[in-house]
Amino acid sequence: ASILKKRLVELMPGKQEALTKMKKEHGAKIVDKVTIDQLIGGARSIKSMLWETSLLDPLEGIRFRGYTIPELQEKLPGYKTGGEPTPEALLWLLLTGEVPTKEQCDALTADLHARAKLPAHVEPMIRAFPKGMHPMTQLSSAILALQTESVFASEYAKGTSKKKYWEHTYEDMLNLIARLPEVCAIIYRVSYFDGVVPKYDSKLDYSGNFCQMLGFNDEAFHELMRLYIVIHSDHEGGNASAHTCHLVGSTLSDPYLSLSASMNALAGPLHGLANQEVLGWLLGLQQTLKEQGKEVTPETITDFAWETLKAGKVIPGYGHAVLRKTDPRYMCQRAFALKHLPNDPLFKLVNTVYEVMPTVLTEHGKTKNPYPNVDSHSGVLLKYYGLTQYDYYTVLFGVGRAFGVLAQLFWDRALGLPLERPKSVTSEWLEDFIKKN
Ligand code: FAM
Repeated sequence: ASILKKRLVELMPGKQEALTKMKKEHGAKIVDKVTIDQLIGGARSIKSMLWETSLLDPLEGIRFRGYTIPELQEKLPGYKTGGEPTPEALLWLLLTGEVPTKEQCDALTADLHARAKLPAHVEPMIRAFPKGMHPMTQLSSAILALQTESVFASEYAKGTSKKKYWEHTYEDMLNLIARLPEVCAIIYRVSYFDGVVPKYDSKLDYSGNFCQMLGFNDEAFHELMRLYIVIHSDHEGGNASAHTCHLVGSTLSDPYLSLSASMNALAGPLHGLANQEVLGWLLGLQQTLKEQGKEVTPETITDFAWETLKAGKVIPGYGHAVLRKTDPRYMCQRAFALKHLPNDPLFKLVNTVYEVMPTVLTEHGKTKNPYPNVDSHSGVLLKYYGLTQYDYYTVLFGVGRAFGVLAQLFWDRALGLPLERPKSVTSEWLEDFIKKN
């Protein structure tokens, strides 16, 4: 078995015992209350689920197993010394809670390459999709098509013991993560080019091979992809794509069924599709001002933003259900841009939007978080390196998010977490409750 699996086998008993002990000794302790506002308002901030791999603080932002993004950039091994953290290093950290060595990362890279071959039916199915099918619809369908290979599903059908659910989940998790690059490269090359996909190159790391299969050989873009996958991987458990994977998996649907469902949540404009919406908004801004013969200035951007709001639309890339400050995932992309593309016009435009938008949204007076989130910046970087097809951007978000939600799904099964089943009530019940309280 791999060194990663061996390490997890060592770690699991302690974690299982700790949870059993907590439940036994403190199970009845109250951690939160639920107001009618929250009950009818999307359960905002109700503490009601266990998620080990990351924790989101409204003011500080995300910590992955306790580490901030700058700390990941400092501590996790890069592809080259001093490089951006790799998805392999992040996956090791999310699974074990420990910072891996470069050797451990290289072993995981090799393990993923060894698992990457697609079943014969998947590529022809993607190639048969109609032109114009959204890349996220293609991704979610392709993940379901991969489900024929689920170890969890086949072992469960044979009557496996619940003590082995973690092992079947581990196999599906790594196989699925390993197969995403080729699936996503076929989707990209068929949707936007002649359908020829560069050959898989297992001499490169996960991100380098993924980029070259997409058709990008620029080392700087490989570095961006490493950082991109890492920062999009996990954002605690309550966001829609994470919660969906966790919820679907809690019925013992296998990791393929769970990740496909997760991607359908990510495909929503209020969630992962926002990175596509941001580019559309920025290009729409540039186009409109050009047609009006106006310069792009803080004033004209402000006017355009007010037009968006007055049309009853949201400003994509701004606001957040938990964050109450600028997203550190925005700031780390900004730092990358300052280092690699300081004079890019679209980067300058995003900066100017950042100068004016918080004021506009504060004056608008509705959003609780007038600051930019991860999606505000991601498209600028992708477009700079030539990945200009912005209705594909959420697929890249999905590859990143798969690392986080599948790592947690492993722990869901390793810790024996049960079926997730919150209680709903009717408005009649609420009216009666209000009368009595
Ligand atoms: N532009 C305009 N209005 C906004 C807004 C924005 N960027 N963000 C929030 N609001 C509105 C929101 O629609 C709501 O209005 P109504 O009462 O009329 O429904 C009001 O402000 C209060 O909303 P909130 O409590 O501040 O935010 P929510 O927790 O309800 O929603 C988001 C959070 C992210 C869905 C919301 O900020 C939004 O729609 N942002 C734009 C889309 C976006 O960038 N999504 C990506 C989020 C990112 F983290 C991700 O998942 N990738």
